[in-house]
Amino acid sequence: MSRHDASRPDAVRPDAVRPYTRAVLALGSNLGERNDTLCAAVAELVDRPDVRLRDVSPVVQTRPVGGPSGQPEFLNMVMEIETSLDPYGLLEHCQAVENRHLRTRDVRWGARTLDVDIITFGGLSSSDEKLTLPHPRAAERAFVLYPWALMDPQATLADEPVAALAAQAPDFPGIEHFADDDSCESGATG
Ligand code: A4P
Ligand code: MG
Repeated sequence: MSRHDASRPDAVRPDAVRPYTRAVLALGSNLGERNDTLCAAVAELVDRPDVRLRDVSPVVQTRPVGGPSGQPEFLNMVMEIETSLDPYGLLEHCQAVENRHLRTRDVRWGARTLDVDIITFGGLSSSDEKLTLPHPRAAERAFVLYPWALMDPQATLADEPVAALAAQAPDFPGIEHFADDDSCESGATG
């Protein structure tokens, strides 16, 4: 689907008058100053007029799921925003913030300074390889689901409670709270 395809649904048409849409983003880091990187990324993601911060989760420490063995533990968190960007514009913005933190992409699921994934964008479903929504692996990953449930205990994903999905996820037992004062709050409006 091209960016200017007239068959695109309203939610992804660049010429539509766009209302603000709520989106959940998942952030992860297992290289460098992980907590500083996550908090800087939260601020950078909302440092433009068309993206507003609604809420952030606590930061949790998680064991790597997949990828090369022996990589460091991750810090993970989620945030809820509202944005008038279209989903592809939001993806580009997330990738620009990753690149600012010197993100490299050598090995699938390899260690990274910063990963920013779009978990949900309103109620949009998309199977486009460039942007699959909801994120195709989120429903089985406690490193996304658990901080999401801490941020929003009522959240659902594909009509399932996120908290229940987190408790069933294979990586749930390895999750630890990172610190007592452990969130990157910076002007959430929600
Ligand atoms: N892409 C498609 N849909 C999306 C979406 N909803 N959000 C495409 C973001 N990107 C999406 O992503 C590869 C491509 O996916 C992008 O070019 C985009 O067009 P990437 O960020 O370059 O690479 P990646 O993140 O390594 O790929 P992938 O397959 O999305 O990885 P996952 O599934 O996100 O897993 N363990 C712990 N404990 N904590 C983690 O944070 N993260 C991963 C990455 C694995 N294990 C982990 C963690
Ligand atoms: Mg990613």
